[in-house]
Amino acid sequence: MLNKIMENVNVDAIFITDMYNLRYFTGFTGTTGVALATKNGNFFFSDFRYKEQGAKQVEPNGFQFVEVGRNSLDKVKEKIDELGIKKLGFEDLNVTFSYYKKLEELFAVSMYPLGDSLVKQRLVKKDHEIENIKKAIEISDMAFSETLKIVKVGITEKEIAAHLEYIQRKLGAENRSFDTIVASGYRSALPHGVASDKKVGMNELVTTDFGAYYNGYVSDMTRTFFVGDEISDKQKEIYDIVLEANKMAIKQVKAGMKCSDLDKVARDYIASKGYGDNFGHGLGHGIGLEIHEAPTVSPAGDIILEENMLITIEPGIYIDGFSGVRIEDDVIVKKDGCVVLNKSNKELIMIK
Ligand SMILES: [Mn+2]
Repeated sequence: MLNKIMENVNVDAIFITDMYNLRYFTGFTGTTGVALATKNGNFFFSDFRYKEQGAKQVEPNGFQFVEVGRNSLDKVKEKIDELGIKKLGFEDLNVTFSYYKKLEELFAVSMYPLGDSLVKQRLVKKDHEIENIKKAIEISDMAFSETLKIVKVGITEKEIAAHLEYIQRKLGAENRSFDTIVASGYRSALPHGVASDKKVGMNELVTTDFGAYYNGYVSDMTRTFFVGDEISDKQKEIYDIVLEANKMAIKQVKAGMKCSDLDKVARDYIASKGYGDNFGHGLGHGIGLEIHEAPTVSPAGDIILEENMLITIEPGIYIDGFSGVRIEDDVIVKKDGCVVLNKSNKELIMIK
């Protein structure tokens, strides 16, 4: 894969610094390291802390572990000189300006910005990646159904979040895949309402958006449920519209479809019901090692879906000061459709 990129963009080597790309291409799961892929061998550089783990992880992926001291880039520079590298691809979307200046000065080679060409290799998931994501989703599904049991009027959003996260960890997750969102009542109009001290009140919609890491891969799901016994017509109306938008979009997903066209399916439907201005974010995004990765499923999404890409479908309606609804599933793109990986019920759940 890396050789192909070298050929395509005509560079002698690729310098990898992004932690997710390092994990993907070298297998390294630690926090400190850089890699140099060349036409004459691949090298991974890290310090003594990762000597054993690093070597074990990167060698099966074709990288040689190189232990570095305090100035880790000196060893990279040695390799660059030794192999006569003249043109080096680097991750311009990942490095800071000052780090770039440092590399340019030290390496003294022509630096070529790779843009998103490494990330794009991660679009179509491999079998082991799909397995890990499925497991992460299964964990989140189970955490959701367990957590519903403790929800009642008066519980705080933070308590709900704590349950979701605790159960995910108990079921084998390494961590939550992002800050758990629990937004109740008027707060559910905040698309990213991280759990607060607010107590769930009577007759409120509650949106929970959360996920788990499993073997480095994420899940990402959202459900909105109702607490109380008297749902208003408007609460029910927006729930039904969002649910229908979610189902309509899922029906349309298939290989060959442009992401912006998929977004349009849900967006046009929500607009036709008069809530176009209340759906202010994209329909979805890719998931994998990162919680938000390519492709972007939005009006600007120009990537064409391919089999085994993994995306979220998460339409929403948000009405300031009133309430909001979002329903999110993770789906895997197939040749003639898609498979929804979440098993959680998405018909309106009413908790008394
Ligand atoms: Mn999402």
